[in-house]
Amino acid sequence: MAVHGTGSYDPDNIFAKILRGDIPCKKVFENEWVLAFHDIAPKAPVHVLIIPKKAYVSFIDFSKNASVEEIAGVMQSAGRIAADLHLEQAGYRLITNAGQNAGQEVPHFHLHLMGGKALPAFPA
Ligand code: IU
Repeated sequence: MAVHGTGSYDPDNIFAKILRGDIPCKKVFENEWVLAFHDIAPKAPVHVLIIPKKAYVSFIDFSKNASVEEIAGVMQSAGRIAADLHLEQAGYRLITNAGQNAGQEVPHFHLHLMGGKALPAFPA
């Protein structure tokens, strides 16, 4: 079920539990800004989720409340992860679903990094 992209942060959402180490993940990368791990239901040969270490409900929350330094840190990390996964030459997609109309399901801001094949035209 889609979630609201605004409102208060639920510290018991699944990505918060992954960040705390309460639930395991297939980790790809970690630094001071983000944790990245393989999506449990991949929609492409490479489908990695990149989540900030700090608590934001969605991009709506992140874009308003994160510092410029953190926003840069998260976005530069996303680029670094794509490069590490050898996605630069063929290209990749980086998206975020923010709130109900976009179908956001997990109420912790995340970027979907997808690649490894020619992806269908977006939006589908
Ligand atoms: P969305 O943008 O909130 O719709 O994407 C949530 C993603 O989180 C979706 O692609 C799920 O497959 C993925 N996911 C996961 O990787 N591990 C989980 O335990 C759960 C969801 I719940």
